[in-house]
Amino acid sequence: MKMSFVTPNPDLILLHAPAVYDFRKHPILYGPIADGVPSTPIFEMYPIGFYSILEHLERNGIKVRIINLAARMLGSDSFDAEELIRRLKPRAFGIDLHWLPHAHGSLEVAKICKRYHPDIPVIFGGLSATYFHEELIRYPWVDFIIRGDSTEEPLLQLMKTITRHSYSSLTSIPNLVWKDGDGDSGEVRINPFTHVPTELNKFSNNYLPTFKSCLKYRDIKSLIPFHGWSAHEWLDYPITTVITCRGCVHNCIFCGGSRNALKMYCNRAKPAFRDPRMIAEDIVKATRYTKAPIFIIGDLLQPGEEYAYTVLAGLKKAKFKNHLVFELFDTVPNPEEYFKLVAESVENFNFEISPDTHDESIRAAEGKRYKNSEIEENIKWALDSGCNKFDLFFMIGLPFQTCKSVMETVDWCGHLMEKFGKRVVPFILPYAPFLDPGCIAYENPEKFGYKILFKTLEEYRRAMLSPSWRYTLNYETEWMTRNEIVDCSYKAGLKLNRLKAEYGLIDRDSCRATEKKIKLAIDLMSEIDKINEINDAPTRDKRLMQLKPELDLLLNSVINEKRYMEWPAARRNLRYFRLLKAVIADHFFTAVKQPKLDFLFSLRQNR
Ligand code: B12
Repeated sequence: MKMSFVTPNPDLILLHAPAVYDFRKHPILYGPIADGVPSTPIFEMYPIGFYSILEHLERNGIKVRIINLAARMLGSDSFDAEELIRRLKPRAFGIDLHWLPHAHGSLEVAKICKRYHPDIPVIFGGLSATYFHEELIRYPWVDFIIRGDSTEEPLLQLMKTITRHSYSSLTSIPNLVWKDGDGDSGEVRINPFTHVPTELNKFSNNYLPTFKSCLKYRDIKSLIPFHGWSAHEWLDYPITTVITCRGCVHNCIFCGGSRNALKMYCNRAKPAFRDPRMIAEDIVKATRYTKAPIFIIGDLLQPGEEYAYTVLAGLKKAKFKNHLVFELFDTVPNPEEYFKLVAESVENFNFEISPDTHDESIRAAEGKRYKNSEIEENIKWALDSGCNKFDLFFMIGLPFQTCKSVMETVDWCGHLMEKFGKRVVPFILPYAPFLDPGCIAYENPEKFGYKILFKTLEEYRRAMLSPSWRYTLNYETEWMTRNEIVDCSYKAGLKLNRLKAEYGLIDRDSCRATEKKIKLAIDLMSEIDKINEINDAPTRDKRLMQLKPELDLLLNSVINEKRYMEWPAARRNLRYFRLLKAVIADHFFTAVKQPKLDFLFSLRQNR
């Protein structure tokens, strides 16, 4: 027997918008801007921080629901985001403007929230919202912004203020940006930026509260973090992340999350690390609920060898088969010892590093000082120790980098594949669509040979609607124009694709399919350029719209098929029973009513 129950009204609904709203209607060639991440160029992945926000607020009595509008829109042409928003009745909406490519989508979603619910506050947060807070708060559909890379506590305070209608306390909420007075005419108030936690032990890597929330609102589809095409696809490969830190010790000039960048616009004087013993516990806990790979975000060696060794010692005690993915931000000083220790501590492991270029002087100019010989040494020791897959990421759009240099980088990728075999997987991608605001090169463009083409949030919002990524790119360098960056990306993609087939990393069919896609992208690009010259707007729009079906063929990837980014794992990875058991146990602790259990089991049967 199934009992019906009313879905509770959450206090806060966190909405993740697609990069462009509504991408299903706009004819845009996004290009390979998302070829290096699991999501599409709609950037349907919501910030991982949604999980810690949810956990912290729920723990303190504020009910939170996450709705990934972007993934839902990707999943179904008939999904009506506007209608869903119209039906929602939270105390507040939270929208992330974390990644700048969401400049268009997040503001459109805010506008829709206000259209149907003029009295429900709209709260923004995320790195881009922080960087552009002064401009963002002036949009009529934005009521609040919480600045910073750690907003859990100020957001809790704001939600308490909203639920209690005690608006006089707004002035005391740290990091808050708000409007004092009615609507758009209110005076902008910027509270001191004082909440920057220096330790992360309070914020766990615990996904149970989020699962609990999705069961409570009977909505697993809205929680899908990426891949979006169908809920089932993600449930088969529910890769989990474990975050080790906020901030970074390194200073790569192009990174908006670097030490100097976060110091400048997030007031973070130094990175905060989670206790290494807790990291090991977080990982072991995750292995109870999923057999999928676990991606450890942040190089364990960042705070020093002792930190890394403590995590590994903690992992060694537990036995699990999940693949762990370790990042390297630098080459390892004692590779033999480190990789051996990793191998002794976990059964299945993978590594990834971003050397960006084969040219050591370019690498040094962007802030990375390690040598090619050291990279090769690291690869050798990792593979000798049993590493399953070693990914290397290379980038186009660096200081001093010409297209000739990019093609030499591709040659070096060939050399690595030839020398080390199929377990070494190189990727080459343009730095796109935007050089991160706040990064060293963005703030000092002349010094590093960059020219920044857009500066205001409004310019970025519009840039996202450009018909092709050639016009969306926000920079060019002294060594490559936007056109050259675009053309070189396709050229490098074609060459690396062939080399991967030659060395047996991909089969001939995949190679042909990718080559076809790249060539289609090149053709569409030049067609768009011609159409763009038409002065009559309606004719131009009509011609672009005719290309939409072909443009959509390139939405999933262009120069690099996503499945080659996946880490080895068996399908059907979620340990449903254990997950449900844990959620149920948790429910009993928090006095939950019986009908929910029916729903939990019906969810399992529906699989
Ligand atoms: C891990 C990581 C990823 C992972 C996971 C992303 C994820 N789902 O969060 C992967 C590899 C998938 C990724 C992808 C991308 N990333 Co990334 N990523 C990072 C990295 C290294 C760490 C992020 C992290 O650990 N966060 C910690 C968690 C706990 O916090 P959080 O998610 O930021 O959320 C907190 C706050 O931001 C804020 N917040 C966020 N949203 C909201 C919403 C509201 C309402 C409120 C109040 C607060 C709030 O509160 C949260 C809790 O405190 C940062 C660099 C850095 N040092 O920060 C880059 C970084 C964030 N990424 C960046 C970029 C550009 C991207 C991509 C666009 C790259 C690309 N072209 O493919 C994609 C976007 C993918 C998508 N959305 O689909 C830039 C962002 C620059 C910018 N201003 O746009 C950064 C800064 C640096 C970089 N270049 O990599 N990324």
